[in-house]
Amino acid sequence: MNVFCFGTGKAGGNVVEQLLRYERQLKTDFIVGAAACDTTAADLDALELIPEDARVLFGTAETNGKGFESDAARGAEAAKREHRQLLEPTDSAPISASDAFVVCAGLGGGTGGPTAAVIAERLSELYDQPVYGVASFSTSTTDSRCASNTLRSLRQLVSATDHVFGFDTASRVKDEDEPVSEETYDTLDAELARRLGTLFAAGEVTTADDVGASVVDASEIMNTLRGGGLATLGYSERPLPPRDTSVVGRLKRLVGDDAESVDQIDSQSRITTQTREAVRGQLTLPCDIGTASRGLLVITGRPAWLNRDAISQNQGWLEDQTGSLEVRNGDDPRPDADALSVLVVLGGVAPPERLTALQAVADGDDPNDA
Ligand SMILES: Nc1nc2c(ncn2[C@@H]2O[C@H](COP(=O)(O)OP(=O)(O)OP(=O)(O)O)[C@@H](O)[C@H]2O)c(=O)[nH]1
Ligand SMILES: [Mg+2]
Repeated sequence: MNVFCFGTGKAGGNVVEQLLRYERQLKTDFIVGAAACDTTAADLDALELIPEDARVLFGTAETNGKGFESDAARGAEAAKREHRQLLEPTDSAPISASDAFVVCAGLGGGTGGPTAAVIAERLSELYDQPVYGVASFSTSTTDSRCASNTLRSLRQLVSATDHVFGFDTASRVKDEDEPVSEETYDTLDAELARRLGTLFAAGEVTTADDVGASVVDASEIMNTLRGGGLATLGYSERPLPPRDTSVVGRLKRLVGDDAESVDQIDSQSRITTQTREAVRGQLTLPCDIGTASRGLLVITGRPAWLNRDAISQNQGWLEDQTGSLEVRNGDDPRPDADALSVLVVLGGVAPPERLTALQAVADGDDPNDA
């Protein structure tokens, strides 16, 4: 699935940078264009992969390039006033080649959350492609302004997009009460980018050989995400045994005999173990998966390991676990892969309790006082 990505605010820019990094690492091409919008000049300058002419500094009349320092009301006002400028990076981009827009932000601050909602709204008005949000936030915040910004921005982003991928960073750090370092944010955003990138790259049919009934395509991703709401991503990646590197093995591949012989029991059990691992304890947004309305199971790895029976069985298992009859599955064969990955997308999940509990923090009730 080809995507055009926006990153708003500091966190949003970082998520898009990590997506670009993952795309490079995978040596694939699913990002049609990438842009960043921020009110802090220094954070835009610190970006490395988003092209300079696709970085938009706005709100300069109010902040002089220093950012809104968590004042989301003023951030929203500036984004609405300067919405045309925010979309300028799309002017010269091949938008018709993209299947969807992806707007990424960290919620809780003054710029990213409100700006992501404004951009998403404008994109939906102007283009036919679906608009997906990526929202990183922390449910461990005890700061009432951060909590109320998070909840408000999430509501706005859900209503302005076709779906929002939620990422609760509190579920991914060792000590929730410790401030998160830049390095940790890089690690977390890279983890999120790997999941999103696995999904987008899977929906990217590149060669004629890839076209098969079992391969995921962009429309399956869109169908999984139709109807709107909040989505969570589960993921498990484990190394595969190395390919036969003996002289005979290499010679066979050289003459085009690429078939790898794989133990069927081993390949089945890997898919089953990893599907369960992806869903149990590895969700970007820990939640009650029984509330999901739709799902998608994507298995990535060398073709011989993509055991169709196991994929169908695990699709059935996911249907049982979610109570949804709309779980799709597909594979993404990568002949050079050294790992097997299982990605589970669950759409339309109910907001978890940890998220709704932020309302009390927003209202000024510090949970630590309880
Ligand atoms: N995922 C992620 N989250 C971050 C990062 N940096 C900060 N955050 C968190 O994301 C939320 C928004 O922070 P920022 O992105 O810095 O804020 P902003 O949108 O730039 O808004 P202002 O700076 O207040 O104008 C906060 O709750 C931060 O704790 C990052 O690099 N990655
Ligand atoms: Mg900022």
